[in-house]
Amino acid sequence: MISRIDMRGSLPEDLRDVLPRAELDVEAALEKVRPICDDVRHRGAAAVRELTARFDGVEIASARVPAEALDRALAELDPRVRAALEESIRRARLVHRDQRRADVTTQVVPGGTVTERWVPVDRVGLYVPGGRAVYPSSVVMNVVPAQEAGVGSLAVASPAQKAFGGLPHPTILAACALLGVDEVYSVGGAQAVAMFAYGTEECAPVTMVTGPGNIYVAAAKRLLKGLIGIDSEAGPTEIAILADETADPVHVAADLISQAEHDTIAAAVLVTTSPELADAVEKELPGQVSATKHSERITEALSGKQSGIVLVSSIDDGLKVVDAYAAEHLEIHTADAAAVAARVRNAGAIFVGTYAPVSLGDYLAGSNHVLPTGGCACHSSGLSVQSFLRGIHVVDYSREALAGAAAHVSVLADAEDLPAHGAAIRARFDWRVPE
Ligand code: HSO
Ligand code: ZN
Repeated sequence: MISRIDMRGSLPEDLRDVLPRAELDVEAALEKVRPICDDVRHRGAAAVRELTARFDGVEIASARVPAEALDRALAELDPRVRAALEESIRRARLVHRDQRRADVTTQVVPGGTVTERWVPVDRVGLYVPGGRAVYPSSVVMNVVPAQEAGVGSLAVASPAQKAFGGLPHPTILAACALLGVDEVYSVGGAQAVAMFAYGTEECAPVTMVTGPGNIYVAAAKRLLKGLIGIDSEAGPTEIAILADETADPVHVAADLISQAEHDTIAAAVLVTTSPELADAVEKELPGQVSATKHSERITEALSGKQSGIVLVSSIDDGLKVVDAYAAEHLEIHTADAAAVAARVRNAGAIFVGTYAPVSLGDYLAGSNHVLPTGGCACHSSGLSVQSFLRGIHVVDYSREALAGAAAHVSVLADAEDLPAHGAAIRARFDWRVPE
């Protein structure tokens, strides 16, 4: 069911391709989404409605979800789901509130200061997928950091569902209502990203679009990046587990399966120093897989080339492998797991020990579940309050402080053959560089 790679000899020089990732050809999808985005740009709301009819098979009179539909969805939400979502929101708020940054002023010289002022983006469009993946938890994970960052205007778009009379899935609507988001559109795919980026008669343009989506949503975000800010492009879910002989194979198998459940191309990787654990996990997997609902999807994910069990000869080597892989989620199941976790350099999020499985982080740890995939964890972070802030440098120098910098500026400007730069300073001192 899952392949095995034995790296107990010496580790290869380049570890990055040890576990090949599933390929998503976003570039190829770009050509498909370009005309869609152009259409929305030029014809606005009418194009959005026609594209919704074409791709989602639903005629909608307006993309804007009426307030009554949001209220109704919340009133009809299963009270247990409501209580769980409320607790998820509460914990996420605790963590994200603490991420807020204070403005910092540095006195560079007497009379010369630079302040880094953190300013939220004005308006965010959040994309929420429909179809197979109906994730109200992702609404929480996108909305909470934006709100805690102080974003003033927030809109959500999610595909129109035939089964729900052209509205997005009711659980998505209820999550929006719980979070206090009242601007919601029943639009999906590339046309939703284009609606946000260009604006239509119904929807004012946004400055940033976040949220996961299929390959067309990713392509539209890539195409319109620059006009709008985007979060990272979400790829298939990944879990890596670094484990030694102290790990419980039942837990390890359950956690690998839990993320394989997302997608046939999800990646589930176990890196272990213990051949006994590897055997035990391999033995454990089939029983757990066949007992669960989405066993077909999971079997395909676990047997794909992107999943596997890697044997290493030491935790040090294991750390090299998981660092090279830079997983979206990394669990540590070793003796002194916290100490091992502290040595990890590349991961979207780290889950320490037996009682911090990824499923906890997906819903209720308080951490964010929008995390870098595809190895991007070596240069990017998950979604946070910071994702929605811009740090603006505010430069404030007195006459004396500028005088103290004038000579150096002039010299550097001349060295770059940009004498007007130096002149702009000298103009303030009767064209003479102050002594
Ligand atoms: N593990 C997913 C997030 C998610 N899980 C949503 C359940 N619902 C990607 O990090
Ligand atoms: Zn998940």
